[in-house]
Amino acid sequence: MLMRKVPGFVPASPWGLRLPQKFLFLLFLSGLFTLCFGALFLLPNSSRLKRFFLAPRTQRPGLEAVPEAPGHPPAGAREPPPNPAPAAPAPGQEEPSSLAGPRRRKGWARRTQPPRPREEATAARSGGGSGGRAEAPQEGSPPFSFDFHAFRSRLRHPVLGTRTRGSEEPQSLVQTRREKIKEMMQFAWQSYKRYAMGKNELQPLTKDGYQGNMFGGLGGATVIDSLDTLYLMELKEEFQEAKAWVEENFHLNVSGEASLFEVNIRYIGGLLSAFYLTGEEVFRMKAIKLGEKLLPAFNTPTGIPKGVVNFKSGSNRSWGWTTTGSTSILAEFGSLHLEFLHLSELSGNQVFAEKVRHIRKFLRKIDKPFGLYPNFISPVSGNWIQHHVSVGGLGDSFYEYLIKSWLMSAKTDTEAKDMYYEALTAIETHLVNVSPGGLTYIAEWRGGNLDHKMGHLACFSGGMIALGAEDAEEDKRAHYRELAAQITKTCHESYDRSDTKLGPEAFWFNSGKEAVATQLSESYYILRPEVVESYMYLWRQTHNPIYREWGWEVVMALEKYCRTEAGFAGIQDVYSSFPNHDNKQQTFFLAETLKYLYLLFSEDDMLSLEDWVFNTEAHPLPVNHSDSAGRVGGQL
Ligand code: DMJ
Repeated sequence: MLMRKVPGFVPASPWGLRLPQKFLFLLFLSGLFTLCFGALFLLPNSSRLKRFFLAPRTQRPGLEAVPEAPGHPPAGAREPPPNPAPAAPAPGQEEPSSLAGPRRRKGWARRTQPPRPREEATAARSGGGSGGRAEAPQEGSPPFSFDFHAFRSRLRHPVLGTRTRGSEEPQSLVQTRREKIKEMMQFAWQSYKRYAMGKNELQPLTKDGYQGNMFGGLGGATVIDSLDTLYLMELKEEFQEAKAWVEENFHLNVSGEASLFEVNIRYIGGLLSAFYLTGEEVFRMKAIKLGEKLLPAFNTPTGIPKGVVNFKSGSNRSWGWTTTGSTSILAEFGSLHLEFLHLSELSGNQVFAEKVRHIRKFLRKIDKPFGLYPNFISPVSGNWIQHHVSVGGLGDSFYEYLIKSWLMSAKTDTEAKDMYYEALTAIETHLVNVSPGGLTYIAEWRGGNLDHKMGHLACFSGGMIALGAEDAEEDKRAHYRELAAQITKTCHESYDRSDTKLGPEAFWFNSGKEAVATQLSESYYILRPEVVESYMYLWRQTHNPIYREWGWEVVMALEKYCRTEAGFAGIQDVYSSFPNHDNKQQTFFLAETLKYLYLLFSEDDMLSLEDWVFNTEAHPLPVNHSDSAGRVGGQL
């Protein structure tokens, strides 16, 4: 029956109650409910009823309560993060105080959100729906965040070391030299800023900028490569200029073709380091987004990435100049591991770590001629192409990343360690030679024949072998230290035997010549860092003053031959006392050469090797101290 509404008529409920009575009844019911719920809090902790209704807060995903490792000093016992202070939490990020809530297990990398779902990583891997790119966090979903304060509290040394600042004492020679290197950095930066800000490199002769085509349309390679060096040298104003440029002008919506390797080591490495040094969210977010743009490079039948990725179409290709035009290069696909593990650590997205772990497994499994790793492989068939082996260009940083993966994992990545020492044994057996003049060098191997030459790039190996010496089998440690020292001495000879006291791009041990270039096309020096990089490691290992002396020789030579009115430039012939300049201030001069020189004249606890490993562009990435207590979700 249809009941019509009559004005002023209050209908009775089906139970025969009128409205005021119904209201009183509801009031009574709600009071009763509140009373019962409140009583739950008075129950003993073990009560099932209580556990059912009041789930403990520590059971939120990603915030499990874990005991603090015994013997690990409390966070507060360490120095606070240096200036600039850590960034305020980004929107959606928890306050540091709330992160410190539940007691945590030893380790710096604690998540405040669970990792992104596996399906998302898989979607990114298969390229489904996103051209191979990992999906950005879903709109409205809470962004993943990283516990920067916990990370900083786990460092064993202050980032900038413990040296007294602002001391009244007269400056020592070492301090004066360090200040000189700082001045060179300031000059290099200011010249870049003045003539080329936002472009990838400064052209000091023409006083303008150069964009190039290596970075897929990204700009500011010099800015990104300089961030951590400026920070380290406490060039605060310059650091702020660089940071402001990243915030306001570093756009990722570019659509060109990029080198996977170069974008990774310079941009991602630079951004990751800047984040770990400062805690500024902008660096973390941009590193992750850029990392996602690189993922299509891995869409190959073997999972070995190709060298070039198209940011617009998400397609990939090999460098045209490689054999058959479809070859991947060992040093390129083998120098992603450090950065990609950190991308997973900082994003919660496993896809990055999965990509590089797959490469590692692949290389571990396949046959290696005499235990050596050739420089070229087909990303389609997985077969080596040509048997050219080199610790210099095309091979170099693959070996570097093996030993550094071991160190960055706080010595838990035994696969990397084993592969490194096995490779080093093969290199020593087949490539290391001593010249008639007593110089130790690493030759290049072409299908069984040796080229008795060393590239400037191969000179990083003195530092690498020194770095790895301490974890070798006990009876080999002294030998590796000596090998490192001998190779570094040879590289110094290549500098010392030139008119400029700067080293050539390649030098030979042939026909009575030793440690010198044999043709003009190999006689140039483009501000490369590898020799001073080895001086820095050897200095830290031995404290032999010779390495600082040799480092200072390089500073003097740079000042004399490479400094121009508007920045530093490479030279075309190291054997000429009046060399022509090459009109390029390379980004790695600011990222690496000046940083390693500065560290050479600093205390050992500045960016201590206990806390940091340097990527192949000298960007410091932290060691995962949490791993020493067992993996608890850390990627590294
Ligand atoms: C840098 O970009 C890196 O060190 C890379 O591994 C090799 N070459 C340059 C510097 O020479």
